[in-house]
Amino acid sequence: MGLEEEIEAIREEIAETPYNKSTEAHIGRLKSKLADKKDELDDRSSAGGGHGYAVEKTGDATVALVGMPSAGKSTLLNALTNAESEVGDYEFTTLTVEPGMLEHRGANIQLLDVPGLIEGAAGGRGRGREVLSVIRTADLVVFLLSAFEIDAYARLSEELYENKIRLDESPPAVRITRKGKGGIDVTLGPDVAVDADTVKEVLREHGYVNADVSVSGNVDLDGIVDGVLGNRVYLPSVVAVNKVDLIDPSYVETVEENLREHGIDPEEAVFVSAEERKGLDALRERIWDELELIRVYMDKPGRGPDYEEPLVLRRNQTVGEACEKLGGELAERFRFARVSGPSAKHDDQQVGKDHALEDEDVLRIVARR
Ligand SMILES: Nc1nc2c(ncn2[C@@H]2O[C@H](COP(=O)(O)OP(=O)(O)OP(=O)(O)O)[C@@H](O)[C@H]2O)c(=O)[nH]1
Ligand SMILES: [Mg+2]
Repeated sequence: MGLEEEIEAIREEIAETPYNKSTEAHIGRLKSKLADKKDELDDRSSAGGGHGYAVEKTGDATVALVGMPSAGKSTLLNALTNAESEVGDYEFTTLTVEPGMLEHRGANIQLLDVPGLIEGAAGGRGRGREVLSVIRTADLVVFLLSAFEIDAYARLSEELYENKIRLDESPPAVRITRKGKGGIDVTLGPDVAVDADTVKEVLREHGYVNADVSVSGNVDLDGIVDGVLGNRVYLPSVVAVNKVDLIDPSYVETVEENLREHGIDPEEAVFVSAEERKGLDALRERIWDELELIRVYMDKPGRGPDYEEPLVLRRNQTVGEACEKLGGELAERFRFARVSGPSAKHDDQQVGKDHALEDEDVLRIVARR
């Protein structure tokens, strides 16, 4: 039996087995096996000389723009960035990943127009697989849905899920320590929705013989498998609904209903017209918020704070990380820093490298000469 048939057979068995306490461990073993086989298939096809899209990550953060053909990705990329991507009224106008740079609040945010993500891409059809690997390296996924094709969301998010991308969830708290002997010991937190035996089966199937494993938080069986496999990518996502210039006011309710059907709160979605450049400020704001970027104004001796070109960091990054990003020998020569602004208890508070910064802090670094 070939790998594809094996995968299909496991899928069928999972689908046919009713899920209850007595079958849970068995299903856990099957899911673990399925995940391993799928990884094997992925490795095999990427070893086949797929060139991938070598898009170099630049800027302060990277956003993957995902949508069906003709959703308006290129139009949006051109509207938000310096890119000049071809726009066409036929599908698959764009065939490669097109980068553009979005400048917002002094941050350079790389936007990648990811084309051709269609049903079956994760199964290796077309160039979908290479495209999916680009998304895995991003910091945020923006779904661009045509207002007339909200259903695309289900297919797109399914593709991402199949390619080990988890959206809007935090990594499951599964901690595994290998040991020399003694079998598998499981410690479960109170909110874990599976039995210890099931966790053991998942680990055994994945090749563990002796290990201590602890699971905490609100984790289900899929979460356990994800945690044990450990190669899933966890990303936030935003839904943008495009072509709103074409919708009749009476159709708005239908769009909202369609969104709700796919588990998207219409209040959380951003409505835009890429063509007429409407709603773009709101979209920039959402991208900024979801990326959790912060601006730090560097106060250089004799020059005062630089409000024009802030140092852009992620929320909760520290003074030490600011030094790293500034580069040079600043990290080694660091003595202390002074911070004013939201993270400071008072103006010019003296802090060390561990101090966590916040948006619009003013930072002065005092270094050895
Ligand atoms: N009315 C209207 N048309 C739009 C809007 N955005 C894009 N379009 C049109 O939709 C068509 C497809 O736009 P593209 O930007 O090429 O779409 P794409 O998602 O890049 O498509 P592919 O490259 O084929 O994947 C073009 O004819 C655009 O002019 C919009 O907001 N309103
Ligand atoms: Mg395009």
